[in-house]
Amino acid sequence: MNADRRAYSLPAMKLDRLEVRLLKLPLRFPFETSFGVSTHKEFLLVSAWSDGVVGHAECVADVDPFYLPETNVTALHILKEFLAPAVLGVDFEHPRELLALFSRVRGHPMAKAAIEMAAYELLARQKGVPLYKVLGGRGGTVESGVSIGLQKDVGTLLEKVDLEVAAGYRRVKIKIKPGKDRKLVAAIRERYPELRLMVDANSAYRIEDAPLFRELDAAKLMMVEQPLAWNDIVEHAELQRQITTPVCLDESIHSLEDARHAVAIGACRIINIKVGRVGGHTVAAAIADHCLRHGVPVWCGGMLESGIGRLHNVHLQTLPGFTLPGDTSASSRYFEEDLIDPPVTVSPQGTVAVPEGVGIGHEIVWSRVQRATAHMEVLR
Ligand code: OSB
Ligand code: MG
Repeated sequence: MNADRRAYSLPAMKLDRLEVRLLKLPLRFPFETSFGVSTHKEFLLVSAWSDGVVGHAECVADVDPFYLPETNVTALHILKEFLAPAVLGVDFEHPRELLALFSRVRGHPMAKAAIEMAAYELLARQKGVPLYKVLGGRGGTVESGVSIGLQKDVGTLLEKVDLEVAAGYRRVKIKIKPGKDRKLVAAIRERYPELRLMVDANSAYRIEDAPLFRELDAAKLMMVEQPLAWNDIVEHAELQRQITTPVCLDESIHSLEDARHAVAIGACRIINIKVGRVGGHTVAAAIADHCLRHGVPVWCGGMLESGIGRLHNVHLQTLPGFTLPGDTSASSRYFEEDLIDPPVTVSPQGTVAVPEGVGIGHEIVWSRVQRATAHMEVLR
């Protein structure tokens, strides 16, 4: 190690304790997609300790494997049996090294990301700076859009759109599925010809449905998100060749390699980066960087996170390349009472202020965490 490196590097990190809590928070409204309905947000909260300092992150796995394969139970298993033993007591200088420590474990990016993200927040707290500084981002504000789930009828959907447009959000995304697609888009377009509008299919269609998407080209959508299978890239490229609306990939991107392959074969013109889906902040930043160099805009997706995960997303979204509004909307769209104080709020201009406090930058209200905790494990 040369003198410069010593002068600028921090004391090595060594995780000496991991706490994993299973939390269950009621959602204010059921959230319906092509793959199911959620009434509660159930997730693992991971706290990583090093020498008395702690960082927190949430795992974006769900109760069921309907979005992607991981669940809370598989994530807890992988964390306990494989990831914690690979990292506890091991010296490392920076959270970017964690993915290599986990490399023997194939897959399970959501479980890996939870520890890696907690380690980034820990690093920010060790340094006494906001999370965005250790991620390489900037302060200021980020632009937020909204994701509106499937509704019982078109009238109810239009009411929701009215509310979100009035609140100032920078773009509206609606969920679609076969039989609930063109009519929804047509109704919104009729009322809002200029709205920045997009649709998310969560893998509900097949390449044979290409004519539907050619029809939707006329609606001038910002993008169509994840129309085809969760593990497909090749048929998305085929679809993208047939339509003018940009395809955006969500479920299909689990790593930097996936993003490189998708960009290389033209499977999408936009990528939704979810830090948990790709294995952590290091990979998320690498994908954003790759896309920036290849002229592919990216945006930060969401997974109905509590304020803890939501703020990780806000900080991540300040990196170069995140040029489109994210799914980083206000806590109050999902939760009566968030786990953080203050909650995430959105300005009338549809922006979220990037916190300047240490780490995620808002206080975690531990009494609320405790009330929501169904199970807790300490790994050391
Ligand atoms: O596909 O982006 C998705 C929520 C859960 C699972 C998948 C998705 C979503 C959302 C909501 O669209 C985004 C949010 O507001 O958190
Ligand atoms: Mg999506």
